[in-house]
Amino acid sequence: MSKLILCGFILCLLSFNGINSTSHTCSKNPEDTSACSQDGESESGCGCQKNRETDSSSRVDVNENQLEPEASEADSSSANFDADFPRTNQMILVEGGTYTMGTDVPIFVADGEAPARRVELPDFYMDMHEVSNAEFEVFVEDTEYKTEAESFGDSFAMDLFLSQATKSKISQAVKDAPWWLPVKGANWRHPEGPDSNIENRMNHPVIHVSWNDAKAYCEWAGKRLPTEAEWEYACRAGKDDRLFPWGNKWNPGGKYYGNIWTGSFPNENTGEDGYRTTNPVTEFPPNAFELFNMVGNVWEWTSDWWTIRHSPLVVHSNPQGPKNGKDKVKKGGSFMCHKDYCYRYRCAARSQNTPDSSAQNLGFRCAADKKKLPSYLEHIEL
Ligand SMILES: [Ca+2]
Ligand SMILES: [Ca+2]
Repeated sequence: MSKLILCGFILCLLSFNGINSTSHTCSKNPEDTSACSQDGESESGCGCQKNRETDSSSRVDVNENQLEPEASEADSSSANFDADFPRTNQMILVEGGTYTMGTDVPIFVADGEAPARRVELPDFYMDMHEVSNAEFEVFVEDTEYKTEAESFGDSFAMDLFLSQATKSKISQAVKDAPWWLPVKGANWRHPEGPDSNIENRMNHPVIHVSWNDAKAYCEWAGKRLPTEAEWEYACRAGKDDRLFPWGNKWNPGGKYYGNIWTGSFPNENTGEDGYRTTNPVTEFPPNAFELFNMVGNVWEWTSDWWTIRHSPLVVHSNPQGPKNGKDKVKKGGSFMCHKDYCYRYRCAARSQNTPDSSAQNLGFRCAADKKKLPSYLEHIEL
């Protein structure tokens, strides 16, 4: 049985240690744009990834005639905190156990989805939702934290959602994924560039946050990022051999359980599932562990460094991933995932970015050890 943990106090009154210990080790040129370090599989097609670091060979000129303009609201006012929005720091106690992580039937072999291997985990807590804009704003107001997208001065957003004015200032895109544009002034408060805002999206997931930003938030909240093994266990919610948290059909009976790209990627998004971009963090039915949007909506950072080598020969006990690496693992896919381009909205699927990377479809949620539940959370039995 899971226990619902609700926030009983106001986070902004709390003082956490750790925010100052956030490591901003990146010293890359803020003028750098994305590299496309994809595996070369035609189907994966770089639909999911873009890293901040790059070289000039991975950039291409933007052909304005190929872009499908969609004007965003020309309101540059800063976001207002919606006090009515229910706080998102609710946590679910996930009872530990042994499960099958990964798959022996990989869609993207180069991603290291295979092999299936047994993993055992102790009990842990998982945020019920992706971290919302409202919650992230409390963190920023409490700490004056500056995200890496704000420090670098840009982040990646999709051309389809940008205003013509914003696109007119961009001259380069990501090679092999020209829908990804480095947008000056794009950050969590301005997801589609300076002329956009989050005023009516405070209950949507925060985006344009790097792994370093996510780590800082979780530490401030007295939590931590989930390991990949924890994240996938929580995603599956007891269904080891299924593609999605609820089964193998994406929309059984015509009902949608998550937000991906519907229509023809990248030029047409029908919004058939209700959303063309992000959705509120409590939209769509939760999985059997009462966790929302584990697949779809936004990608979620995990604490693990990236590797594609996994041993099927041993039972992995609470694996933490490699000790070091270049990229961090992200899970779950996003509203930009289409089956033809980025069929990664499956529990076993995975992808990676450098820890300083940020984008319009990348967010996170936090976890906590069973014995390290933040003191400001009070237990309420469901
Ligand atoms: Ca959608
Ligand atoms: Ca998600």
